[in-house]
Formats: sequence, structure tokens, C-alpha cells
Amino acid sequence: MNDNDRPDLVIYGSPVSPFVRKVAGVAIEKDVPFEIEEVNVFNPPQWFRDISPMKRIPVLRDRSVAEEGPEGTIADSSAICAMIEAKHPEPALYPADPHARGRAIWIEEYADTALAPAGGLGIFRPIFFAVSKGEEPDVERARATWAEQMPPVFDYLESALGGRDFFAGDALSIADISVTTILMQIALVAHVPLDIWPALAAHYEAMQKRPSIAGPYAQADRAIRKALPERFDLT
Ligand SMILES: N[C@@H](CCC(=O)N[C@@H](CS)C(=O)NCC(=O)O)C(=O)O
Repeated sequence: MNDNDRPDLVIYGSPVSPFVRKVAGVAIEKDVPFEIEEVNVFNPPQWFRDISPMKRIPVLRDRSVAEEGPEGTIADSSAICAMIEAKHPEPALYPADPHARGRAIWIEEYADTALAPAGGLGIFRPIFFAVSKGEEPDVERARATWAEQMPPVFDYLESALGGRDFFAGDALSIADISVTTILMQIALVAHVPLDIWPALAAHYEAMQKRPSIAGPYAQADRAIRKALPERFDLT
């Protein structure tokens, strides 16, 4: 906290973004106070463009470094989470064991680069962006993505879990938070039946119960349900 009793950490973005929820999840697991300042990334003000060169959310501000301007800001959820870990080491969300740490960062990267585009661009956007513009949701495109693009990603995650409770090492890590927050982007608009991936299904179910996952998701869900009361069945 700074002198004004405001949290040092500000996440610019919206809980509707899985990457914002990933950062929020890390902060909550570590019991680090933060606030979310809403930014519409599709029509951002100039001050946000100045701190987000790729025009993406989230961007983090650490008010203990600087209260305004580019100083004190970090773009990209992976960089932000690594910074929060360094500033608030306990509980560790990056395993100490070198191999497990590498695995955790790899699974985070896989979630960002393989799971997020498939689930976000292929399922969430065709449904929710259409509905929020008053158009018919492109459920066919979402179904095609579910049928064709998701299974290889789920197959890989299932094998990466190898029947264990966590993706890297024997404790919660950035890998588990990343996979779950990004997978839940699909859950905002559709049912997510994972029966044929039992390890992933069990991991997903256990992770959803954590306050670090459930709290930010509930905020996103409230926003989505205003425009889309029911979830679609993609099977
Ligand atoms: N690699 C980035 C990805 C962030 C990202 O793609 N955010 C999306 C929202 S979920 C965004 O800002 N999109 C803006 C756009 O597509 O113009 C991270 O991890 O922070």
C-alpha cells in the first residue's frame, strides 16, 4: 500500500480478458492488494497507447515506482506475473527446481500461444463480439473450433499433466493459473465438456474452486451474462 492507502498495483484492463484474470489470480494467491482500472482496449485513450505499444491488456502499474506515465508500468501478463513473483516471493508460483520452473514457464507460454488463440479467437470472439454488437453469434465457427482446434490442445495438456494434480512440480504454479484462466474464456460463452480428458477435467474442476480463479471469473461472468444469458453447447 502507498501513503494514500491505495494499492501499489493497478491492473489496466478488464476481468473479461483471461490475461487480466491471470494477473489477478497471481496477486490473489499471494494476497497482494491490487485494483483493476477498466480500459476499453479496442478504443483506448492515448495515455494507455503510450504504455501498451501492442495495444493489449493487461498493463500493470506499480505506483511505488511511478504514479503516471510509462515509468512504473509493465505490459504483457507473463512479464507482469514474473515481476509480482519477484516483488512478493511467497507463496512461490514459479517452482524452485530448475526443470519444474522451465516446465511451468513453458506451459504458461503454451496456454498463451496455443490455447488462447483457439479458445479466444475461435470460440469467445465469434460468439461474444457478435452478440455485443447486436449480431447473430457465429456458433458454427465456434463449433468447428471446438471440434477441430481444441482436441489437439487438450490432448497435449492431458499428457503434460500426466495424471498429476499440477502442471509443474508438486504445487500450484503459474502454469495452472494460466491454463485455467485461459480455458475459462470458453466457459464464459459455452459449456466445456472435458470428459475425454480426465486429468485436465479434474485439474479444471479443482482450479475453478480457488478464490484466485473464481473471484475474477465471477466479475467477467457478470459482465458477459448481461449480453448473453445462456451458454452455448458446442458439441
Ligand atoms: N501476450 C499478451 C496477450 C494479451 C492480449 O492478447 N490481450 C487481449 C485481450 S484478452 C487484447 O488486449 N486484445 C486487444 C486487441 O486484440 O486489439 C499477454 O499475455 O498479456
